[in-house]
Amino acid sequence: MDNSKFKGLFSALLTPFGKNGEIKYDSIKSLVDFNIANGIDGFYVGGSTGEGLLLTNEERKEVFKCVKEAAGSRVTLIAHVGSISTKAAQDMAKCAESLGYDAISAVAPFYYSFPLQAILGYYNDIANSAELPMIIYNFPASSGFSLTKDVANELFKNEKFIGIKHTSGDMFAINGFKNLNRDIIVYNGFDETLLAGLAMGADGAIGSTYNFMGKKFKQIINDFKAGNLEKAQKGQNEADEIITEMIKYGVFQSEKAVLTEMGVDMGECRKPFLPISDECRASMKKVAQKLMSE
Ligand code: MN9
Repeated sequence: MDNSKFKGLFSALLTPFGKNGEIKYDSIKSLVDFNIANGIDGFYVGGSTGEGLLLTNEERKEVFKCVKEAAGSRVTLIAHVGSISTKAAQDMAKCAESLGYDAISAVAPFYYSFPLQAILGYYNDIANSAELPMIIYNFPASSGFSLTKDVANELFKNEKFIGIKHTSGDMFAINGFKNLNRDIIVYNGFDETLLAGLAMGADGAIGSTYNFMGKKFKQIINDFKAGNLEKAQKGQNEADEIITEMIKYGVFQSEKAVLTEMGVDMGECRKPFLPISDECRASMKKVAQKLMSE
């Protein structure tokens, strides 16, 4: 299988909400165009950044539909269908398939501390429910499940599995995933360590800050590939200064504030996330001005 369309820089698409928590579908469309204009290679829809687990299953499918309508076939689309219910995830996987998505992805089922056999069953059941490639979303800090090389080798016996989104600071794990029994795509998941992930062999990245720093991160990737490590480090350092500022006010709130300043009205996060504070807006206004002047 030709996996080239799965390599590159993917935005974990944010979901904009109005004051009463309603989804702002028009803003989703603007955000899709904004990202594509900045050179993004694809979208990861309805994941952590998209507040996917704060949406109803019907809303998650509506968002998949809206993004597909907006993006068409211009970029690669990955639908995050992860849920603590296998059945709900399978239903969303079938929806993504019918809409023409390129792949599905799922975080491990959480909350009940499922045993390993149950987690393996969950992944195979979801992957086998649709004719789409599957990307495992490895996010140990939130799911409580940390994918190992051995378990990955077990899962990747199923040909449907093509990659891993690795959202963890464990860079050694990337080495393991790049040396499985067969070749797979590995995405770096934390934007603040993209350069480290590339150095360990990551094929691409999926992240939230690419929604508004797509150009900057593309440059980092190009500099890395050209062997210009010093320049790549400088770019990563500039991005990390911004991410450090965002962590103070809440990453998703800050991202929405920045994008709103940049002309895409992103509204608020959904409860129980807190509203965007005035301090956050003031700080992100400066960040937006800096980014727009570059
Ligand atoms: O999808 C995102 N992870 C989470 C990846 O939101 C949990 C990252 O892009 C982070 O938001 C980003 C800031 O920590 O690296």
